[in-house]
Amino acid sequence: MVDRRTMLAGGAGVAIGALGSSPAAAAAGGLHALAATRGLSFGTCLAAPRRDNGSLGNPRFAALVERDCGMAVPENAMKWQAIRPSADRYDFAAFDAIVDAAIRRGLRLRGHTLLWHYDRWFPRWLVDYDFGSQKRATAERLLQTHIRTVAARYGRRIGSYDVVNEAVDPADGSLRSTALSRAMGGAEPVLDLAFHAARAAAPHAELVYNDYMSWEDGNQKHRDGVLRLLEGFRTRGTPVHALGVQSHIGVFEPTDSIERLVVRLTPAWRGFLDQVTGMGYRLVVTEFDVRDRGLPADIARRDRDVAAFARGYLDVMLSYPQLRDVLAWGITDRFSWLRGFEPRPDGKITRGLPYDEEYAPKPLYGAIRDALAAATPRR
Ligand code: 9MR
Repeated sequence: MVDRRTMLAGGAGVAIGALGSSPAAAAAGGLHALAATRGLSFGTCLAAPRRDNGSLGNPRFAALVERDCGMAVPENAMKWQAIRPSADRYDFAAFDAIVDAAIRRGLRLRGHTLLWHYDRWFPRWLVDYDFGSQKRATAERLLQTHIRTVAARYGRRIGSYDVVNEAVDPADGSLRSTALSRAMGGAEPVLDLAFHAARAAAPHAELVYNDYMSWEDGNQKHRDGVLRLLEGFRTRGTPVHALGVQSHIGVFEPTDSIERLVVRLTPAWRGFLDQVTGMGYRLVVTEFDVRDRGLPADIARRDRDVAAFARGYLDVMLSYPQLRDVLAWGITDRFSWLRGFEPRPDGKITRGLPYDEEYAPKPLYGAIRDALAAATPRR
């Protein structure tokens, strides 16, 4: 294992280099610096600053962000649940702290998310809200005010927003019904309004529809639903610039060859991305990590497979010139959401991020680095 002081002193370049084929790239200063030479950007999500979490308040975590990231996005602090404790109150303290710390370090910021269109993740007060007799007008005002208030507060400091998150039901590709869509007579008016409000309030910003339709088997209906939604946006003139491809990819079943799995999954996934980009959308990888519950407990084997799977995936994504920004959903396994949300059946810690629990780089780091290095430079 690499000891912490060696890593922080920049010695990690040596350790990381040993994991892959191009030590020179790592020595040159981390993933973002390498990405930048290709016109790309690399980043991570962040928690609100504290010494003991995945945030810039934690010196060990901050050192990794400093080395590898040019961008950041709040993992939770910009969600309605965090900044909108009630209909008439906002609480920006946690998100302000992230924004200030990120800007001080010269990181570009994405905003996540102006509307997570899913009752499950609405604050309770919104699910139970009494919209009164003028339901539609009340719901419109509530949503519009929210978006204006957030966008006005952060102005040009946030250059890209996940305006709408996860509006499509993966079970059948339909749009989810929520408290807002029931009040407004359908989901489409809600989503359209969110994007129009975002454009009016943040005309400088990239406006993204973000979802987790993925390349694994079982995602066909979800992908089709997202395509229908994106087509609808174009038909109705809704201002949406990019599809956020969350990229929580994963190996869920035992497999004897990751390479064969990648080859099998690629054509349908390319078909999907071709249609998305064919409609004129850009792409953003917004929440990359690798779920590993189908892989063996053995760490060397698991890390190798995770890296190979990620490399195959990132190569496909990076072959699209419409993609410039790649953000991982964290940097170290120590603070990954997967630990709580998707524990492995064997109880071992998931190993889906570039650094392990002890902040040491893994083969996945090398895979990301090599995929970035192999990308055609963007103009
Ligand atoms: O990682 C996030 C976790 O800490 C939160 O508890 C959860 C609910 O707010 O959201 C997780 O992040 C999700 C993101 O906001 C949207 N895409 C899926 C992410 C992982 O669940």
